[in-house]
Amino acid sequence: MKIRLKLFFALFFASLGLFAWQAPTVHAETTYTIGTDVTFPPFVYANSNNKYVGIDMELIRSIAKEEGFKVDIKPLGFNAAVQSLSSGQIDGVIAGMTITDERKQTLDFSTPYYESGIVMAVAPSSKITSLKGLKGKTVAVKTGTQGAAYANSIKDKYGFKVVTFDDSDNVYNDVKTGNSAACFDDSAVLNYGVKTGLGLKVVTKPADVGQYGFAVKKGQNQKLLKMFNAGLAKLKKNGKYDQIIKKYTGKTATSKTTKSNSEDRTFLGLLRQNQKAILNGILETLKLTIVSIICATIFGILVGLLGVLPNKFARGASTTIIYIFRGLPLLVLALFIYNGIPSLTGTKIPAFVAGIITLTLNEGAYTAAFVKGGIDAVDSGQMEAARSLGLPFGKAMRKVILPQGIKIMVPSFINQFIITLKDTSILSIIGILELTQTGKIIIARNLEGFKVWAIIAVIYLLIITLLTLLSKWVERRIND
Ligand code: ASN
Repeated sequence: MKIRLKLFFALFFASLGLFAWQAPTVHAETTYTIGTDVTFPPFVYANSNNKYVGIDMELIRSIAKEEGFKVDIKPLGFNAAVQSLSSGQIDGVIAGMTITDERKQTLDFSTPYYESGIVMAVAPSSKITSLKGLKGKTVAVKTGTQGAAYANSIKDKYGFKVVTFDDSDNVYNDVKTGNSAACFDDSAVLNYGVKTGLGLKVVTKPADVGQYGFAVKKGQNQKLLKMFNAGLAKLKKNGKYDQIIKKYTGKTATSKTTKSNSEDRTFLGLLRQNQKAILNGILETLKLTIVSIICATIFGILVGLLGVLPNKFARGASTTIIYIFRGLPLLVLALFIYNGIPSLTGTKIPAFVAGIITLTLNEGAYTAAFVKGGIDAVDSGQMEAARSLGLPFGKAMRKVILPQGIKIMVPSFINQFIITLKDTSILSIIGILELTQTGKIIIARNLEGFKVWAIIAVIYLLIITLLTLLSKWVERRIND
């Protein structure tokens, strides 16, 4: 038991080491964390090496170079990026973001760097040619965008229903599959898409025309904003700005999709091209799983034991913790910890740490429930007998009850480990680049939804099989 305990603590402290290792990238003084969209070509998208490129990416990197700061780019998705900016989790957003009066109430914008309006796109075979044709139909938009606001402002007038997706690719796909009759998105993006083989046609003139700007939270990161403006002015003066725009919108600009059509699109080909990104995703998933299994197990055992103490308050505390954290949906808990708490306290919580806290509380609550149940399941006569032999409560628990209870709990532990691994995928919502988020980003680039999700699913099953085999081996050792 002692050796096992030592091993347990060694692993626990090793995992704390991982936290410490994560922290510096976020707090380093001259590195600013910049949130962006997952895919919004020609402004932001992953190229065939899964590196983020596009007008916005080149602008921010060139400005950083010009002004002497570093950027850590986080492709969170448009809505998540704006949320993270509002809660102070990131320092700025550049994502083809339109400067609007409403946004100006909570954000400060740079000088404008591009103009765009909102247009409607339909499938090439569609008979719809104007807004009037939308009566009774469904229209797809992206969460939190100006396109979504525009659609909602005219939906009653034209009698259509709005469905919302988190990424532009899912918006376009919904139109292509025929679930939605049309979509609204930025003219600068849809016109570029039409030109480069997106497979949709634009049928309206740009409405609500506005300007794109780089944004920081209102009143904060003013130094960064000033540097952005100064850098942008320099790039405009020295010709670099024009060069970037030409590179992505000029005649020689090629599509992210047409280009990748020449790539090998078999399962093996896709695996090979995305090998590095997938491997990094697997590593991040494993890191999240291992650290959170350790933390959740410790937390769960402590809370579970609290629930069997001969003390009313201890039992009450245990029941309340289990009630709250088992009751909250994991997604809500993750967003609350990552976005909610920092907006109240003003302190950043790195996404990895927020993810670990989320899983520890949620999985720990389930663990506590079966630890408590496992101990309760041991015949009450056992405790009475041990006590009547003169053993104090603690010793009776350790020597008589726990060894029997643990045997009952082992299958539940294994189950919980597997659930923890699967639940790490939910953390893609806070932008952690684990396996699921990696899949999303790869698909955003090559639109191979079926094949990439199949690859990701098989990888999860392989990791789960390994984890199950390992757990069964440990179970056999315990039962020997
Ligand atoms: N243009 C969008 C907006 O400003 C942003 C985006 O979709 N990336 O709402």
